[in-house]
This record gives sequence, C-alpha cells and structure tokens, in this order.
Amino acid sequence: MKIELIKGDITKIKADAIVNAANSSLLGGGGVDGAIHRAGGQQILKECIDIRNRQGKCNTGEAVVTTAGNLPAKYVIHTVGPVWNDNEEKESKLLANCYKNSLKLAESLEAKIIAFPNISTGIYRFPKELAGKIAVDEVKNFKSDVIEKVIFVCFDAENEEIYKKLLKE
Ligand code: AR6
Repeated sequence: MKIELIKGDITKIKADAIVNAANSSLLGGGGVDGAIHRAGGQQILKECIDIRNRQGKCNTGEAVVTTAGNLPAKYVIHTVGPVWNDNEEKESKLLANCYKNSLKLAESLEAKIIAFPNISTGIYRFPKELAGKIAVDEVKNFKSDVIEKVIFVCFDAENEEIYKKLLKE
C-alpha cells in the first residue's frame, strides 16, 4: 500500500473513497463534515438519513458509507472520531478504530484509493501529534490486496508538518 501526503481540501480529491470526520448523528456539522456536505450536495445527507433510519446513530470508532453526490470521489465513508477528554488510552483506541473500520469498509467496496482527513484533530481537539501517529500506524499495519494507495489530506500546516515527519520515519 502506497502512502501519500497532500495539503489541501479533501472534497477536491478524486479517490475511490474519501473519509469524513462525522459525528454520531450523521446529519452534518462544521469542519470537514460541513465542507463535504456542502460540496457533495443533498444526496449525501439523504443517504445519511436513510442509514439513521435503518440502524440509528453511528457509534464512535465506527464507519458507514454513502455515495459521494457531486464530489469527484465515488464514496464517502463517514466515521465518528472520539472527542478528546484526556483519556488517552480509551480515546486512542477509538481513533484507531476509525482508521481500521474505514479501511475495512473501503476494502469491501473494492476501493483502490482512499483519502483520510486528520480525524478528531479539529473541533474534537484530539492532540495532533498523537492522532497522526495513530493514523500512520493503523494504515501501515493494515495489509490489503485491494487498497493500493492511502492519501492523508492535511488541511492545516501543523498537521502537514507532523505527517511529513511521521512518514519520513
Ligand atoms: N479538507 C480536509 N481537511 C479538512 C477540511 C477539508 N475541507 N476542513 C477541515 N479539515 P474537524 P473533528 C481538517 O473539526 O475534529 C464536525 O462538526 C481540520 O483542519 O472537521 O473530527 C463534525 O460534524 C482538522 O485537521 O473534525 C463533528 O461534530 C480535521 O479536518 C466534529 O466536527 C478534522 O477537523 C468532528 O470533529
């Protein structure tokens, strides 16, 4: 699996699947979630509502999929990151689950290229350095014959620097 780092807006990425840092309501919000719903259009929200009606809320660490509406990607994988509350062990595990479950779901969709934002490092206040380490570890430990490339899309300069360093190691 190749790993790439891009600084920019994930809504512009032409991957098979892009990952959304959603909340458990699946009904949209701010940050990258807001950007994805704005750029993707009503179709994504409609499918999120269908999922809610079928299975209820999405728990932290889990992931669900919709199509990508007007986005250049094929699918949006919505995962719910943990809110940082200083419980490092518990919240790290939950963040790792976000990456694991998103990768598993991408694989089941036969997605070859998948793009991740820096889940939980915005509104949910997860420390960026630790979040980056968890993200890179989970991706490196995930062995797949289906996924060919994972793109980390960093929106802010701080995350970009952190990922540059982590990926050099
Ligand atoms: N493309 C890529 N990354 C982005 C973009 C973008 N267009 N916009 C922001 N980021 P956040 P969270 C980065 O707050 O911390 C929402 O309201 C941002 O710089 O989007 O998981 C949800 O509904 C940061 O590094 O997500 C939830 O309620 C990263 O995306 C809550 O926020 C994640 O920041 C989730 O909080």
